[in-house]
Amino acid sequence: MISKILIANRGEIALRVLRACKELGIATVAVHSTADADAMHVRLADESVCIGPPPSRDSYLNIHQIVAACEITGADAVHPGYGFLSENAKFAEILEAHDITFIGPTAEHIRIMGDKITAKQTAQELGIPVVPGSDGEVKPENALEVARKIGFPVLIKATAGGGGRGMKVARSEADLEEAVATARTEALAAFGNDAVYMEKYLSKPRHIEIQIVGDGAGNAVHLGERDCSLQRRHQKVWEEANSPALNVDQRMKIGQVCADAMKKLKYRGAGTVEFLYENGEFYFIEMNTRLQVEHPITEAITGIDLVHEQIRVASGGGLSVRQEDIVFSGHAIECRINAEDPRTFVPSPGTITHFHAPGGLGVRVDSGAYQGYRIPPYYDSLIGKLIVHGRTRVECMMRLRRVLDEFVIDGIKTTLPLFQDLINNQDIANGDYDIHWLEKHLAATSE
Ligand code: MV4
Repeated sequence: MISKILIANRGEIALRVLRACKELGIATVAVHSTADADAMHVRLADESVCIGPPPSRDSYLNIHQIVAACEITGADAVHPGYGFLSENAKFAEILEAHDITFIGPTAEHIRIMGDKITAKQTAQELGIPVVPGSDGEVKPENALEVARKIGFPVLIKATAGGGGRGMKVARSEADLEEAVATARTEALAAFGNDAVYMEKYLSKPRHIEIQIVGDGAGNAVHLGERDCSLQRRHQKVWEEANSPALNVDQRMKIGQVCADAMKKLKYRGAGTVEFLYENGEFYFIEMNTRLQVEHPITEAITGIDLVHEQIRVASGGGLSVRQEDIVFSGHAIECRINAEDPRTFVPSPGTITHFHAPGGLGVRVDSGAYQGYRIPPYYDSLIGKLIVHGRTRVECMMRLRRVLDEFVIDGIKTTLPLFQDLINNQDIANGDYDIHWLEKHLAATSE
């Protein structure tokens, strides 16, 4: 059905998708900017096309260039990876209009989930528990009435939001007017849309997300959860599956709620339903309609290749697994290795002078980096992901400690030392952390 896939991305995720294509006997086309001519994804693809200069908007975000690259190479499908055009409904539509398969959900589903109010209303209608809050958009003149009804503290969020921009807490009535005004100004600046809505503010939640895959014809499964609470400024740092906070019953219950919702929606492709989790309750916040950076920890505990499933359902082949066949085995942790200073998180592009990836049982390294590779300064600083699996969380942590000692990346600064710190921390060992833990820890240890 699909015989050649163009990968509209770069870095480790382009490699990740390439590997799945090769296993399925599908030809691959890499695209790259002039800054990425010597990147690993270009070397390993069957063909490659240069699509423009370094700035993303001129290359990896340039829809016309990507469609042209499909026409030139005869690619019949596009995998968007994550970021860039992966959640761009217009891109999905343009590809379909050119008879090119978009490996992802329908443009309509991307659009619904891209608008946070519509996403939340849809989730609620599908039976997913949501955070108590306003019924849709809140105008400044109604803010006080709505906030009193919800009860303080409240959180004002941008409809077009995501990533925490345009988000403001109002702890009491005195804070409200300013919080609403600031949220609207920030939302307008960031998204060109000043619409905001309001929610009950959860003060110490964990961020737990459920991985789902649907076939677009009414069948869907869940692959358990990932705990992504360890983050700094909305950038995830360390993710684990399963969540240290959940037991089997909780996992299967919330997972089934999400799978049933995706069946009703006739969702196609991989997706993630994001929740805040506090005091034993789940509260939907957003849905991502793409493969996520941290998908390998789910693959580690289920043995299911999520990119294979994406390609299968995109070509109408259906899911390879039934819910009852999915077995959750052991524990996995992902460390995001960024080319950044491990204390200040300032990007550190440059040439890698020495690179040695660890190996052994239960170890996976997804990275396009190699000795002599020059990290360009134009893109995000993720240069690799270290994924460690063990039969238990304790075994996984012991293995991670060994593996971190083995990993060598010289010539640039990386976040590896941060993980050396976390692996020796008692709260982390106990799984005792929430979404604010890492920022508090960094502040406390920088004095
Ligand atoms: C919240 C919240 C507390 N209460 N909603 C941040 C980004 C956006 N995706 C949702 N976010 C939050 N929504 C309510 N009602 C706290 C956050 C939040 C957060 C969520 C997930 C991961 C990290 C976070 C860091 C700060 C705030």
